[in-house]
Amino acid sequence: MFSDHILVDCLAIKRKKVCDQVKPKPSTAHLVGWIFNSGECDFITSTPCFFAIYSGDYCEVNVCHNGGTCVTGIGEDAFICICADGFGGDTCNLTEIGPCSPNPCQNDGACEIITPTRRGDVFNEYICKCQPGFEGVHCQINVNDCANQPCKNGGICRDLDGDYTCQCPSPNVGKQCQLRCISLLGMEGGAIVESQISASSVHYGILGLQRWGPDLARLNNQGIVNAWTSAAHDKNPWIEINMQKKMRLTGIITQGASRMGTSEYIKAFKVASSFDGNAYTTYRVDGQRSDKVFVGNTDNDSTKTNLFDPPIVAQYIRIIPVVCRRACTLRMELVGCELNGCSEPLGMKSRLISDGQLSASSSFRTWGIDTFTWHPQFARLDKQGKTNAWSPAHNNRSEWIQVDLEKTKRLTGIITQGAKDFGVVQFVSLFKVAYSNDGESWSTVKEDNTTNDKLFQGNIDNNTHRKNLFEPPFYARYVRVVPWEWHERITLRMELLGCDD
Ligand SMILES: [Ca+2]
Repeated sequence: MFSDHILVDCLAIKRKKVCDQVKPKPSTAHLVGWIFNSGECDFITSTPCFFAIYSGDYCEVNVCHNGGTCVTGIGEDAFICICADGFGGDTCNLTEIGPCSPNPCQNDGACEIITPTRRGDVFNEYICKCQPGFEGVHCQINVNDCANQPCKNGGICRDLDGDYTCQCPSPNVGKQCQLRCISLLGMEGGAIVESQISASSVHYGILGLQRWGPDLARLNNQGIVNAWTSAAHDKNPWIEINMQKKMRLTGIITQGASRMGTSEYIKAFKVASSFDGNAYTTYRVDGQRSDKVFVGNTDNDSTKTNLFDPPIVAQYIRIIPVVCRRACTLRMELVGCELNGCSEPLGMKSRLISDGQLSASSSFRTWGIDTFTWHPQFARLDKQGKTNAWSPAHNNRSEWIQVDLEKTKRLTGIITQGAKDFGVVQFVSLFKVAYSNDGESWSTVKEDNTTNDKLFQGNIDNNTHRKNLFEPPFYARYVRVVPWEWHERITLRMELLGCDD
């Protein structure tokens, strides 16, 4: 009679609760029988106990076996069992038999059963196909991607998942610190033209006939009037170079000058930089809480070189004298290089971006179960598992996921990917990108030469990578993806592309 029954412990069932809402529902796969005794709902009193399972609260007693999680209120089914690895069937009562059940492969490795003919001397009946960056029979080893010492020129290597990162000592740059960023940028040579150089003030000497203007602040400049000098009354002097585009600056060479036979020079200075000529950042060494004060010159003619470590990336660079001998007088050269080749994965997949750097407006929980929360920390490209992406609690256009890159980086692109939630294909098909340097005021990436927010084409399935480029690139510490259209439910895995610049 109850051939496909659900077996439960009779003593654990609260009789009234179960019977309150008992009614037949033949289309429900899990409904296998119900009992009426003399017109009343009742249990069969013999052992084993068969009972009707169609009420509002089946999960009050966990009818799922072997550690399965019972869930009610899903579609047509009265309840669903989410089975632990290695178990199956409607109530997790069946043992999935086979070498791949439960999955013996670690770190998201995929288990494949191998045929005896391929087995050879190996006694295993399966092989683990490991994710990049993992190896071993069970993918249990995180490959040391620093083993081959990929970082050149004294760079410090850090092992990641299937990748590495090099911390390069200035002036070396590049993925492997293989490039030396040491071009002279053109104060002495003239590539930097007069219109690119400005200053807070100018000293006029000899009844105003000698103009010690900022365009004279060129290393090794010759002549009687051969340097920039700030006006004597200027309490906050500065000189600024507009590079006309963002450049990487790795050093500065300074030099004083002689006026009326007397040495004048800058003994100490600060450096500030800006992307836009409005907001300036005074240079600090990583981890320091005070502005870096550079040691300058000690006479009128010898040169002093200071390195920026880490390099400065900026369009505008401003030298701010702190201590001057007699007057703030300067000749100078900038050292650096062009920005290029900036399309590195920034570390969603490799975990260079840590969980703590990821946040979101909200997180969805499948069937309300904490275990199946779609955290922003899961939004890593190619992540595997049952919950392997970010999904917000609601599907609307005010949801977002945020990456804090911890310092300003150059963003050149984004790769997005959907996922499946228990078999349902889900993805974001259209999205916006916003960015911020303080996490409070945000700009949205615009269509070229318009004030319209750019809508990026997203995914068309749950697995294919979709790459979009930011043209032009932008600079930001915080990046947000704002889903605009989606399939089934907002579901996102992603990678950001760019570089440290
Ligand atoms: Ca590794």
